[in-house]
Amino acid sequence: AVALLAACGGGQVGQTPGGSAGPAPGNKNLVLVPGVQNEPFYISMQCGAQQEAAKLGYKLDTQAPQKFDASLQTPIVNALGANKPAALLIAPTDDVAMATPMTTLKNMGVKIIEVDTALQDKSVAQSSISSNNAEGGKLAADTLAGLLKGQKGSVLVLDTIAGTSTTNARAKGFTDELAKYPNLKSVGVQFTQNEPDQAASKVTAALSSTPDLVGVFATNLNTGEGAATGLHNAGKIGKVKLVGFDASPSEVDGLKSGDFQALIAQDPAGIGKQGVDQAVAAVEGKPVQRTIDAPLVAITKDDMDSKSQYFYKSSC
Ligand code: T6T
Repeated sequence: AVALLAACGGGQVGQTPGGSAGPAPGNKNLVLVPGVQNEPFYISMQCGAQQEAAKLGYKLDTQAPQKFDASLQTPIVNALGANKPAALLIAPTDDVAMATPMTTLKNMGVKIIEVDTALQDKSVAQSSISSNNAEGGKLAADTLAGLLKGQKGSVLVLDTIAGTSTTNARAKGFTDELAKYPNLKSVGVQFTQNEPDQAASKVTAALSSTPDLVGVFATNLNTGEGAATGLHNAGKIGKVKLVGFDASPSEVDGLKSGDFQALIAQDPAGIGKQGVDQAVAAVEGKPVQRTIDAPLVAITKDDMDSKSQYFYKSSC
């Protein structure tokens, strides 16, 4: 209704290149569209974003797809055109496919801020806040190599879905760095469709095809949880070192119990907070930072008690 009023008012305010009315002036509504619902990384991001939005006098609504899937995320973004928020904070689930709905909304005058994942096309979002995922992969390789203490053998990398900017960059960063350790050989990157069951069966298959498997790098929460199941089923917990990404409650439990030997934790609440800061700056016509790197930290069982501030939440 607000958008309609602006359109009927002669269009002197909020007109956009497409000719449709943009968000009404003074609109203080932000929408966060995470990659998937009910998942501790994005819940923690939402908590950080909500807190910051409230502090700055904005309202933040979260609308998440049921699965990490561009075909489910696209209609959510498209529907925002009917009642435009001032800004959209989004973790695009596909680095190419999400460009169309995001660009459409941008052309309606909605500011676009990427949080976590990003499009390949850098002209769509005004700001992107993400962990340095290539560095995260490198950190995982160095951490795994340190845990293996010179042991020789093969290493499996579990990625999620081709087109997920974050995990794809982690897998590449890991593989590039692993090449610096002559005793360790990558048996390649396997995609799991972000399904723990697929991650578990990829680990089972690798254990039987690769008798000298000494390590697994799981590029996110779901792949990590699935990899731990695969190692459990084969009685290989601790014998094959597992380095995971993220610090969900179940991964943290796994680190404590010995399922994981290390986790690379992100700062999702900080990403959410900074996403809101950049969105509000864009809405208010203040300077916006094009890219912001969020911190990453490696956590092992030995230092986990002093790093609990990095653990993700299941609710705010
Ligand atoms: O690792 C995070 C996120 O950074 C990635 O883009 C998708 O997976 C997670 O949400 C964890 O499940």
